[in-house]
Amino acid sequence: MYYNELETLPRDKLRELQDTQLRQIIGYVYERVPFYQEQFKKLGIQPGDIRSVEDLPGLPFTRKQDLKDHYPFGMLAVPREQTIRVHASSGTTGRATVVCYTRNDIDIFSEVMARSFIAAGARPGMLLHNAYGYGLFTGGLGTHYGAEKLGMTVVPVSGGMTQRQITLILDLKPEVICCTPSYAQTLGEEFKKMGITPQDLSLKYALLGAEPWTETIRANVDANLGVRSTNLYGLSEIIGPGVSQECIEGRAGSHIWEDHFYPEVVDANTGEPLPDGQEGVLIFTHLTREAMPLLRYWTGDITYLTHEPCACGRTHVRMGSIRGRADDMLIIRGANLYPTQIEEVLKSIPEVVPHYQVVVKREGTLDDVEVKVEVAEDVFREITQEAWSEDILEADHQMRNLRDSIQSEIKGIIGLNMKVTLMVPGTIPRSEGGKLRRVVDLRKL
Ligand code: DLL
Repeated sequence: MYYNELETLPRDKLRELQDTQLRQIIGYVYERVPFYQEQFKKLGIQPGDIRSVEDLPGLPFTRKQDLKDHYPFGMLAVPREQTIRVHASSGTTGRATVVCYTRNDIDIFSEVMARSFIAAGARPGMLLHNAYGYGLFTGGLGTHYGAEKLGMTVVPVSGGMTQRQITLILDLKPEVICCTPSYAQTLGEEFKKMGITPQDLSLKYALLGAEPWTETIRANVDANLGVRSTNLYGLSEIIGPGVSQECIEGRAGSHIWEDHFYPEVVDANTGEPLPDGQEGVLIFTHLTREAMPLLRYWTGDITYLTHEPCACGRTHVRMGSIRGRADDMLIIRGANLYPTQIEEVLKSIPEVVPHYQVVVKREGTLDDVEVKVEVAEDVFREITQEAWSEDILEADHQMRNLRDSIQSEIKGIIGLNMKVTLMVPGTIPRSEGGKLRRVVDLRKL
């Protein structure tokens, strides 16, 4: 089932549509946004020079800094009075990036989210437990409007207050949940602690996003909540959640709603476009937005595109899962490292669970990485029981062995020496509803 027939439009027709929309939006921003008009003039190009999406690489990127320089309303293409909502990106430092929506933009937002719900398995009439944060963050309201448009019953619980969430899930019996993947883990663990099995739960589908996650987390959430979880991706500057969504049939990459958001992947250093399958920075050009259309917006997210046909029949291009943000990439003693690479290694070790934290320090001139990871509960119980039965040396020996084997596994696969610290189950910080930071870079303090 699809929400809109455009989702299965043959690719040549989709391209025609994109080209037409692009020509319109280029003229629109040239007329209305001084920032773009100046850029075009500086480059000596006329709006008419951009005829097709193939001409896009001739234009410069728009970066977050450009939005900051025009804070708060300097990038608007309409008078502020014509916008009906403001959201802001979840920047942890400095001023947030403010984004605005006209009524038509909110309709688009709701439509792409309604498509996303259908793709994830949701249907009109189902009950949605919406644990994305409501407020300036786009997660809560964005998914809310989409679910209402589709005709779902929305429980706007927002993030936090886990015990209340648990009660609501048990009492109201939602089929669908949406929240960050780390919060889905928190909820799953809570149910487990209470002895509630997935069979006791009504949940079937979960739309997880707003932070990077992996197949290990997917397996963990699916097992504990009894759902089939799919990836929901987006960012405030482009619209919020609903830029792309994984289909339940394939669960192998997220379909970008490219009749609204035209994607490219470019080399992080040279900015040159990359072919399908090659990882680089994801770029978006708005094709239909009214309030704040952006051309070639540099998301900073690292992924790849694939035009391979999909089992679900949608023709829209898929993006891989986000490996990390270009700015989250750690440079450790000169080598590039994404936290998800560490997670990949940890997932192959059954004695530990996917709760980890990476702490980076600088000792003198050398970067030091410490990986804190929780030991699986049964393994921990076994070893501590040995310690209690006075075989402390044996317990200690087992812990050291486990630590050393993880250290050498990391060294073998990633090629960097990292200190591994084994943690007692439940001691690594959990998500309380919002985005979880797994990396603590003390070099930046
Ligand atoms: O996080 C919008 C959103 C809300 C997406 C709910 C999905 C679900 P921002 O706060 O502006 O918007 O943060 C955007 O979060 O550039 C990515 O780095 C990251 N991100 C979002 N979705 C995913 C995902 C929302 N599915 C930034 N996987 C983006 C990995 C994601 N990273």
